[in-house]
Amino acid sequence: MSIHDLEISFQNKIDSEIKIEPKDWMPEAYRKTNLRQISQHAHSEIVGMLPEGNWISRAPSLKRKAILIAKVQDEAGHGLYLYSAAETLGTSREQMVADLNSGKAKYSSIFNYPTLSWADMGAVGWLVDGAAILNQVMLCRTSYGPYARAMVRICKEESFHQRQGFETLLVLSKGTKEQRDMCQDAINRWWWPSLMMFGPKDSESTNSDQSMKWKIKRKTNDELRQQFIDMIAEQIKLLGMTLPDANLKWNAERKHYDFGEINWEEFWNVVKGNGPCNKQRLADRNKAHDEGAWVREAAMAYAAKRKNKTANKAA
Ligand code: FAQ
Repeated sequence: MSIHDLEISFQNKIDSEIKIEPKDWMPEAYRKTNLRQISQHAHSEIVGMLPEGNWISRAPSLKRKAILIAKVQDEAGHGLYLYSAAETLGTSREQMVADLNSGKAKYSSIFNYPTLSWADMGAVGWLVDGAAILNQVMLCRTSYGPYARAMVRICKEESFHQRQGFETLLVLSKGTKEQRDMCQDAINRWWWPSLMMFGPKDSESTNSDQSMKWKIKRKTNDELRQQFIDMIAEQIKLLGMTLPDANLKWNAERKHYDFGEINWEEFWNVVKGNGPCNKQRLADRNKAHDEGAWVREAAMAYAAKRKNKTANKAA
């Protein structure tokens, strides 16, 4: 078959909702963009542990500490499923980690903001996991099999994360004035960066058109962002708090909430490495990687020992 015929049969498969598997023929650009997106997603889960890890030792009760540890541990697991999915596209985990640690690889802009108070743990769960899950529910139907299957598992855990975030804020919203102020302050700081998580406007999104044709993405950045705003604008009423957007208003004609202009200059600044915590996040990841070297070496030595033992038994 010529490349042209292969491309036609590949697109037919996608259009018929047949998943693409690692050993199937795929256009090089499909492989590359999946690898790009899945590895960025994996890095986001790993770096995403840092802002929350910051609060494990300061959680207000043993119960909250246990919940937070479990959540951060879940994010590590998500990163590992995603690195495994990315490896099926012909790269190694070592390479991906090296690209993250050197600053070459991207990860979600959201994790470059600081977590200043306990209420941030609620806001991260409710808004950040809330945004992540909308995007990830769509990705359960992505066309690349290993990515779609990883997403099904991740979404189950992520929906729990969002609910625990909302519950944390609900408790604060019913507390003292100081607790209510803390809750509102966290919402004010996390709202706009959460909207940026969905990526640039569709008109500026370089990858969307092709990714939609290949059904890697099933909804555009703007569609998902609007869905998120409509959902949160309703949920916030239960908290008795407000969203920091004077232009947020229900539009009966569009049947959606209108909202104010996102600060895209801030977004691109953060993506380029100049956000409030970019340097700290990379330094922390590099430190963790270096300090974990002995664990990796020990695991490799143990695996080699076991392999030797099995080979000796078989001989
Ligand atoms: N941050 O053409 P598009 C989580 C880049 S997981 C940084 O629209 P695309 C769980 C983009 O890479 C959160 N960079 O790109 C958790 C591209 O650059 P490139 C992560 C961004 O890929 C919760 C350029 O801009 N989720 O939160 C961002 O079609 C709590 C042009 O953009 C995922 O990764 C950004 N926000 O659409 C963990 C989901 N947005 O690569 C811990 C999977 C865009 O050409 C605690 N990813 N860029 O150099 C996706 O769905 C897509 O990749 C999008 C971007 C929608 C993020």
